[in-house]
Amino acid sequence: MDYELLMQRCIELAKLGQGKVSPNPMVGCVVLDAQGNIISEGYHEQYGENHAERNALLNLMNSDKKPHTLVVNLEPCSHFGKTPPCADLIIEKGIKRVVTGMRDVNPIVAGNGITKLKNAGIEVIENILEDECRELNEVFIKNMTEHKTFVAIKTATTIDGKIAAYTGSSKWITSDNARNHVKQIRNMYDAILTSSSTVIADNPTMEHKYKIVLDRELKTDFENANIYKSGTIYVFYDKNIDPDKPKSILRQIETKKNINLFPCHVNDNKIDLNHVLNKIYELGIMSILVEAGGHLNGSFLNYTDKIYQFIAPKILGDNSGLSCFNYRSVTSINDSVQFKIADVQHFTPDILITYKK
Ligand code: AOF
Ligand code: ZN
Repeated sequence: MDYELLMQRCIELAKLGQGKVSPNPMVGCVVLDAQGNIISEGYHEQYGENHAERNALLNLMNSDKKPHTLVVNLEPCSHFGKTPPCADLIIEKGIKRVVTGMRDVNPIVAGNGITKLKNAGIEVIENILEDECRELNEVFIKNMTEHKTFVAIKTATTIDGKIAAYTGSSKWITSDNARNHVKQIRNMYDAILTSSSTVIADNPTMEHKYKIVLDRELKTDFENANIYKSGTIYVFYDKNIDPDKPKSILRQIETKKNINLFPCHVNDNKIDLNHVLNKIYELGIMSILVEAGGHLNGSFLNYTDKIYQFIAPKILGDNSGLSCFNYRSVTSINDSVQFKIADVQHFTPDILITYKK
């Protein structure tokens, strides 16, 4: 049986839950009969609701088809969470073989699901397409193992790595085709994060359910800026600014219950990103997409797990324009920050390169 092909299908199914299951992992499941025919499929559709295996097995409730093999991209759970353990249901349904993509990194499960299945006499085949399965749930893995929010940066640049001309002119570097794909990338993250400079310079809307704005001096236009017109917004500001400022803004935005202000530590005139990241993790935001200028991108570099760089085949020229990463000046190439290329895609006439730590 082609377990890799079946696992690929599980990954595809799992992705249907993208943007809806956080902080849970994305999970898809395929069930086969003894002859190897697919008789059911399911996925984890919504946080708090049925796990993938339960959905796939419940589909068979009023059918006389007999499940034999269950393929799933994550070890079936062994605990009572929002739902009873999937391992118990798999045993109860008389499944003979379970094929998995990776062990669950959640310490409550961590191998206990596999043990439960084996103790019930079920054959278990592990780690099919393990790399792909780990990649699918990279956010969940970081959250569970490091208790930290996953950080990605999106930038759109010229060939020479510029995000705008020196005048600030930046609309548009990349094509509609590329910019439409950004919406899909946003959907993969719990929140978007940007800076007051970007809000003031570009007045973006950044359509998303949760948005974070770093506004040290609270100088963005809380009444009129597009970013504040939809979604739930968390604004971080310097806790040492004149306390009348946040008070007057709170009065001004009283009717906009969707804006929340958080005082924050500042080092060297910059918002302490460690403080911000800890706070947003506490708020239950498990992944963010940073969409800002070179300064904030540079400051985030040490916290970044992934970079999406759209590149348009245009050149602004040396000394002209703003760099996508204002980080620091190094004297040796050996001191550069190193990433790996994870993927290259065409959004004609532009390309998207995805880099990983
Ligand atoms: C699976 N299949 O589809 C998912 C799993 O509180 P709960 O009930 O939503 O459980 C969440 C935990 O269950 C999560 O942290 C992870 O360990 C596992 N998720 N497991 O076998 C699924 N979503
Ligand atoms: Zn489960």
